[in-house]
Amino acid sequence: METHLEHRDIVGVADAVLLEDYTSEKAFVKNLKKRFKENIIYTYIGPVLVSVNPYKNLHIYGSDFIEKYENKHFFEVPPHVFAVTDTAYRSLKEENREQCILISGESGSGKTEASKKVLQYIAEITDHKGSVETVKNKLLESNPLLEAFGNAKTNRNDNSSRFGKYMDVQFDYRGFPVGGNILNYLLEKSRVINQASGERNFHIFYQLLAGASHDELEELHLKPNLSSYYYLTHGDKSNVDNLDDKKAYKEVVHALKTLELRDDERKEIFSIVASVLHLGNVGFTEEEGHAHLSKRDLVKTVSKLLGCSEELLVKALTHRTISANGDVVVTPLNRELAIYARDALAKAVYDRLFTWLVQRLNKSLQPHDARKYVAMGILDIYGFEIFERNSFEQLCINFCNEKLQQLFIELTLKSEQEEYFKEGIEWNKVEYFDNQVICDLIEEKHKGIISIMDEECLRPGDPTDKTLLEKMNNSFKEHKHYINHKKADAKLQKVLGREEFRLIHYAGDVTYNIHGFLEKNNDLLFRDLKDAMSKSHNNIIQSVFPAKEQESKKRPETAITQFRISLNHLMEILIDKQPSYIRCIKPNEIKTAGLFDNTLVNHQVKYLGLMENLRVRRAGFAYRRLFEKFLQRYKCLCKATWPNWHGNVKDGVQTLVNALGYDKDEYRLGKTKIFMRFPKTLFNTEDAFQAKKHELATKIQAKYRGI
Ligand code: AD9
Ligand code: MG
Repeated sequence: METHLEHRDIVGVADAVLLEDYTSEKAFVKNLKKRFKENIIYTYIGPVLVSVNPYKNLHIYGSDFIEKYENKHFFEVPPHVFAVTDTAYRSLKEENREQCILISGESGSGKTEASKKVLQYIAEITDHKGSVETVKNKLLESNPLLEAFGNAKTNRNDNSSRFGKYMDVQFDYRGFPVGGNILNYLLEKSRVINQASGERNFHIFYQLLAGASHDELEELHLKPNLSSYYYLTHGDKSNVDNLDDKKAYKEVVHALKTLELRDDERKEIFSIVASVLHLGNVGFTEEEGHAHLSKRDLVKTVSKLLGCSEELLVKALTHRTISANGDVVVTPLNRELAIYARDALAKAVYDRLFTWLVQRLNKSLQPHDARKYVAMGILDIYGFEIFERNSFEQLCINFCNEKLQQLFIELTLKSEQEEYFKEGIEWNKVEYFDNQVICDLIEEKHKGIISIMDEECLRPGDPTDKTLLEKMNNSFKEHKHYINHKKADAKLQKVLGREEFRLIHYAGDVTYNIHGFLEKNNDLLFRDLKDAMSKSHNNIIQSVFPAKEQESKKRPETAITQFRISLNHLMEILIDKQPSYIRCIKPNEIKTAGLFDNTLVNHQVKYLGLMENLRVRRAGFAYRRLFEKFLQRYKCLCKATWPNWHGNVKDGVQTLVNALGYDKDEYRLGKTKIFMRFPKTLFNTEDAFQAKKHELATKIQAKYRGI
């Protein structure tokens, strides 16, 4: 614990609960900044780790640091992702309790890097032999593999994860990793067909073109120049300075081997990746309202790569079959719809390939025997997003964060309550903002935004984004957390357009633009295309477009409903686990070391709900420590306990605090720990201790010098 108290003037306090003014966001951010300037990127709020991205390599993850943190008590060492991991790991091993490490923060704040450090630490402190080593290699190498397919350069992060990821590492009774399982959430598949200026498509496209041999490329009918491919020419055409696509390709191929994918599987994967690039180049002309393929031989290439019938594909790209009341009608598509169909196919193929890959990795990561194992989950998921323009994707992401916040509150309060109960200390109910009301607004059955959206998607007639918004506006007329143009006050009306709605999230207000909501939620892939895919010879394509789906009359779930179901499933997984939290913060927008932008950090502190977090933690006692530890450190401050206390340790602490003159209301003695309400008392004690230490040292020196 000592490291948390020393040098607090230079490097701030290691635990924000020790801040004098714990309600002040300014003081909180100032403390982070102070530490950041000293290259100390980690700070606690009680057990929660706050991490500020340093944007430079700090030498704090080497084997010396692994050693420093291994088997240490949380409070004996400075805050670190290793300390959090070690604590979780020990609880898993010693108490057999399932763990989860929840990492959140905005894009570029360091979530993925943190998740890798967690895995690195686990890998280094566990057995290095035989099957355990194989499993660990697989776990570690699943990262570059999924990043190749699921990450991309964005304007915020050169290696931005475009999917949410939850990974369970499974441990046997010895505490050795024996397997793993990955769940993926909501890949941003629109990126396949379009990228914003300055951004790229998913890494794998560039890696394949840069890294594959001449022969490999020939087999895939690819040329190594990016500008040949329409899907790669929207955003950033160049390679990214600090990304070596060629090298990354080698790593991907290596990782595929490590994860025991066969050569034929690898070939099928890259065929699909190549097919997407070719598909983007398929163009259409229009005659009398009917689309015609302008480059027929390209479709031949695509069908070859996807292993599907050329004839079926041609037809499906230019026609649509609709069955209504038992009649089957085939209608030609116009050019606009044909392009829509082509893009939908490219997105679906890529998205399903990604999910297939995750499932394939899971097969390879499955533990060999079915014995009972204990899991540690790592959640690396998109943080709260507030952009200039927010759309369907932001609603999904922010909904996810509402759910996680709910879980956080529930679990934090629960564990605080548990500790107080265990220690026999009276628990006063903590007042906090319960975001249930917003979760309900979004997901309540028959009433919430999701229900209304789905209803509107399925409504016969001509539903549009506009009619959807009207319905929502009507339904939430009275809702405190839903604002629209009409409801807004005069000032807000100036900025809140008629095609927008605003939600008052726990982390802040977000204005969503309704444009594209219905289409994105419908996520329509014409059934002719599905049909063509389900008859493919490419095993992957065939398995991800099952004929079953074709036959089933039932409409597939909408995008947001699928997401809601998978989120609720995730919540069920998490609720039974002991959580650890890592909250990541991005210090500046320009990916630069040493720069701390106060305003930017302030925003994130808000969106991450850190002040609320701190308040909950401080609602009871700011500081708590085992009797032994407390007595050991401060016993020199009281004659009766110095140099040694011979009685019961709790009595020793009582004697000590009496001598120190603590106010009755200021502290509580539990069964094993002392709880202190205000940091000031602790700091006074610590200062007295430092003075005493100095005095004693001077005395000893004097004695030696014979003065
Ligand atoms: V996103 O939501 O997936 O777009 P993340 O995952 O939060 O985002 P990421 O971990 O990818 O961000 O970090 C972004 C970049 O910051 C990394 O590529 C590193 O260059 C840099 N970074 C992050 N954490 C650290 C760190 N602990 N030490 C050094 C770091 N650099
Ligand atoms: Mg990431």
